[in-house]
Amino acid sequence: MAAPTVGLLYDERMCAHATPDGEPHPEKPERLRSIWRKLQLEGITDRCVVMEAKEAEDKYIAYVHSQSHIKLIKTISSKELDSRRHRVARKFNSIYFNKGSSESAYLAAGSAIKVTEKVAKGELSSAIALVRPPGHHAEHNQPMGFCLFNNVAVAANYLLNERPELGIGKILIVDWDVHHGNGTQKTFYDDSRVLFFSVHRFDSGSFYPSGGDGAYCMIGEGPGQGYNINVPWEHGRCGDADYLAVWDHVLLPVAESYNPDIILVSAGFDAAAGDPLGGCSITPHGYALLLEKLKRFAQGKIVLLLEGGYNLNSIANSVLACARALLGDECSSGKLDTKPFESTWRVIQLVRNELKNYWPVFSGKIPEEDMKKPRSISNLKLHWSSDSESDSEEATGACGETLSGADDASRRLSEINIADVTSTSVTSSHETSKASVPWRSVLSKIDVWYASYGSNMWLPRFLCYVSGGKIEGMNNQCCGSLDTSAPKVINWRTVPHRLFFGGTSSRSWGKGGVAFLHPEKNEEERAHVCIYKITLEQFNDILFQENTTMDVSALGKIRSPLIDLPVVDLLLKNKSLIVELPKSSWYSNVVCLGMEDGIPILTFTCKMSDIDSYKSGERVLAPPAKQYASTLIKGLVEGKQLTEDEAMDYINAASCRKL
Ligand code: X5A
Ligand code: ZN
Repeated sequence: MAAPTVGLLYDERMCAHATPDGEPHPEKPERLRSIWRKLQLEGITDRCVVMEAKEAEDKYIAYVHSQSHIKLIKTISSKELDSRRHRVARKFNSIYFNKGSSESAYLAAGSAIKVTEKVAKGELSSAIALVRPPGHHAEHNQPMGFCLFNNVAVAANYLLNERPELGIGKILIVDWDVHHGNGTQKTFYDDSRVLFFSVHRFDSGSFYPSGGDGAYCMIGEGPGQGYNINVPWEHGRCGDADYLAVWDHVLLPVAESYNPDIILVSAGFDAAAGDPLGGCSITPHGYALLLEKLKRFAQGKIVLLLEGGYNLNSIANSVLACARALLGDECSSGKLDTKPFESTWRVIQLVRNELKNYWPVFSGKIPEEDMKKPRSISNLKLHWSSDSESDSEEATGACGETLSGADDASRRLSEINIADVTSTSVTSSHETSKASVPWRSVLSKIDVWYASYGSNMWLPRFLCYVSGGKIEGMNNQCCGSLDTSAPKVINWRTVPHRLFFGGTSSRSWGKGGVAFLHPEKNEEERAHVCIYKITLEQFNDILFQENTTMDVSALGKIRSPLIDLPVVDLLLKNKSLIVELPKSSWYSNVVCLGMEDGIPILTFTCKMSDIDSYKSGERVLAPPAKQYASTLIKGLVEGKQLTEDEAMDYINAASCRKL
């Protein structure tokens, strides 16, 4: 077979877009230069058809963007706007402008059109367009996320609307940038001529661009139903094995059925190992494999359009690997040394299940063999970066946080979540919609057992945390959970942990000690626990209520849960995890007491360090307040675990013995 003709578009003019006063920013001109230099050095530029950029015409951009958006980008670089540019940029999310922005944006969109047209015509076998600013976050009426015009969406619309004679009726867009391609998704949400596929970090909706748009249930609407596919990672650290699993079990089967006429890749390289924003770990070899696997579709008509990617070496090496793949260089296909994460299989199953009515290939089962021995989350250096709104994080400090003991993880976890909790209490409450906190819809589908060992053993008291209210003897009202449905099942059991009462007073019960479970197992001990089958969403709301004072509207605005799926995975392996809530919280240690019916039994208690201070006398053990104790007793008696006398003895014993 003849060597493929690969187009390579590079133009120094797209380096004109830069921060106005040279402030550091990850989306910088050097990105393009670093890639270009690498390709020159490796002889790639000599083997490709090198092309220059060309500005897009307004009428083509108008297929995607509003007139006011186009006008904004057109005029933003004019002299008259010199002084106001900064103020305009601030109105948008993660956007900067300078005097070169307009030209760069028009060149990026025009270049996307140019290369795409040549590949569609067959003048080129495939192509790479090194464009910036990137495009996939830009929406109909607003630039965002470092993106001004949505380059890939403009190019796709150009083919469909302006070049019908080229016979391109079906376009597959593969968005492997680490961020969700929200702008592209919206552009084609009801359009079956464009199948939009995006794999991205989601982290329960807290990863940029935060919200629910990147969730797996966003499958398109109207005639576009089934033609929008999101694969949302639960956490960072995903690498070659995870992406290849998604290719094999989601993307490739769909591509096979859809049979696209051309493939446009929103090729961000911020999921590459070493990227300061992404926290994932695709290698150059990994990118080559992902691309290689797409070559059997659309007669190899593939166009790569650069999106994000912020580590200069990583992006240069990744693009190099992609260029070699397109040029037909053999890439050694040895076995990968890691397996996909457990969470990767979970996400793949969710996506396939959601779309099985549209893509019959998803009705088949994934061979057990493939899913054997997944990489466990406990081997993972988790990082809890939420990559929130700030747009100039050169380094988020997200990488390389080691998780040696539970303490490390908890510290990082708390930094994110506490910030979220406190910021919600100051913002005014006008939107408590579920859509703004996507983690709720995900965690509402997961059941856990909540094990209570204190007054929550009495059902009416526990229900205060679910449906709100208070009972006899309590000083304060509980706000209840957002989901007020009653526990699905209630059971009892004993656990090999010591029950004790510590502290001198509590918010709810006044003077007296509060019940704790010693976090460590002790086979000599038996504590009674009442276990409630509730959702993981409810468990989070209860944990929040136990440890902070919040009302329902504050609860509704918590942007990420304390306990999400990867944390549950971690709990199953590490048994306990400290979620350091505000200082005054007693119950910041979440402990997994085992499993029942395949569902984890979770509780929360004090930290091991608190046990030490009880032992040293720095903190005091104290018997529970009368009302509090009688609530516990009622729980045990009504739950038919003990007689009243036995229950009283049980509590007395727990309050007198020293630790
Ligand atoms: C194209 C791209 C990322 C925006 C992150 C904003 N944008 N914090 O990667
Ligand atoms: Zn990105």
